[in-house]
Amino acid sequence: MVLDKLGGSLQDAIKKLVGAGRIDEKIVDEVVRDIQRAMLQADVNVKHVMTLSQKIKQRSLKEAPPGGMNPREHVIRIVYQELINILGKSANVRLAPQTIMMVGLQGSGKTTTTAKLARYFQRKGLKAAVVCADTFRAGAYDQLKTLCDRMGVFFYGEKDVKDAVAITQRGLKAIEKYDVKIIDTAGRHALEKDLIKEMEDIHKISHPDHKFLVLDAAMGQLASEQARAFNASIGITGVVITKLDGTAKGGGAMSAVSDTDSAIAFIGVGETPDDLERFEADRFISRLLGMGDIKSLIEKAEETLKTEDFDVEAMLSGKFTLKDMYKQLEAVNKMGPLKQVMSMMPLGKLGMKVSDDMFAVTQEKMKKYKFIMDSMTDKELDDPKHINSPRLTRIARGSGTKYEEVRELLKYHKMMQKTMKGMSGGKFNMQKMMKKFGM
Ligand SMILES: Nc1nc2c(ncn2[C@@H]2O[C@H](COP(=O)(O)OP(=O)(O)OP(=O)(O)O)[C@@H](O)[C@H]2O)c(=O)[nH]1
Ligand SMILES: [Mg+2]
Repeated sequence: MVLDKLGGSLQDAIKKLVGAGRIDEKIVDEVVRDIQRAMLQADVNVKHVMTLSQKIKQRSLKEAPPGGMNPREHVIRIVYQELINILGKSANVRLAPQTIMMVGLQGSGKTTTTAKLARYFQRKGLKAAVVCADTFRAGAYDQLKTLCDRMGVFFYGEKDVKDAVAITQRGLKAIEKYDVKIIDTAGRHALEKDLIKEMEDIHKISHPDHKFLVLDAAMGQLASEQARAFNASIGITGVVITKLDGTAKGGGAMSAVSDTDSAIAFIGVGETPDDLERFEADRFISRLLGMGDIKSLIEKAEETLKTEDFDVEAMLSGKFTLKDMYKQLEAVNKMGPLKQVMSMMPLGKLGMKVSDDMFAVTQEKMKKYKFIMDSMTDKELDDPKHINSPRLTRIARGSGTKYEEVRELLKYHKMMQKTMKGMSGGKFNMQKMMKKFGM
């Protein structure tokens, strides 16, 4: 089904990103191509796929990652955000007393979804009841009654009456005391004038809070046209896409809905009353991407490195002490390799070329640097100029490191200091720049 297949392909694309040595144009291109293929196979509209590809490419290569996020996470987040954009917002469904009217083409899944919805609200502690306003199809009454009886949901119907509008009127009165009232209507063809008229009449007398259009996922991109037609007639407040369990092409219907004013409220993923899921674009996409917690992962990354961790003032003044560096190393230890942290800073935008050496500090080395700095006095940390050879020996012994390693740290600090000075001496307002980039 669409969720498994599309999800699998998207996950493979994301894995490529996670596993890539570095995030550059080449890997972004490759991943975008994979995503394109996956979306087209799921029947998503070509126009949407092209927009998605362009957006991902542009944003990945142009936008600087927000503070705390490494380039990899940054690109994953862009993919995630742009996928959500394609599916649009999810429709708002309150857990409160309300009247819901179900409409849709013949066989789209209205009656099944009516029962599923009653079950859904019942589970949330609301009393639900349904009215059968389908007098068109012979089996409609029995079908809904059977489903309701099985779930202990109150059912109102009039078996041999033909006037669906009158039934609805009496039915709503009969279920007045229930919290959630759901009206199942007859399936129609967009062209059947009298059925359209009946739908509009039921709509007029029932004042529904919600009008759910039920769409069969197999409809694919034609869904967009239907949504527009129903919307023009009674105004749709949400869409239910059914039978997503039965097709690998459901992406067509899902993305087509975002072309209209409506949004997806629920998805149907099977024939039993429990096979209904509330649709939330962000959760849906995280699940497709195989990262149930992608959101929290990203949030964590966003929080890990806050502005406090960097002494921006010190950097700006060009006075970049070992203490400042220590603070940074601490932040970096929480985060990941220094290169990633540094690459988040707008060095590139400042027109600075940063040599690769500068980042050639491994996690292990950073730990060592921390030990070394722990063995220094405050004065030494403030102004490492004072560290002469005997002091170096003392620090090495105190931290259980080698003399050369202490020297290396001092050299590294000098290099960083020089870089910082270079930045603050520039024409740019570093602080403004960092703010702009969310640091
Ligand atoms: N696999 C699967 N089948 C579904 C789903 N929703 C509905 N169906 C099946 O689709 C068929 C039609 O469903 P109905 O609920 O009768 O559709 P309807 O829109 O009420 O049909 P009419 O009243 O004739 O217009 C039934 O066999 C349902 O079991 C779903 O999410 N998944
Ligand atoms: Mg029906």
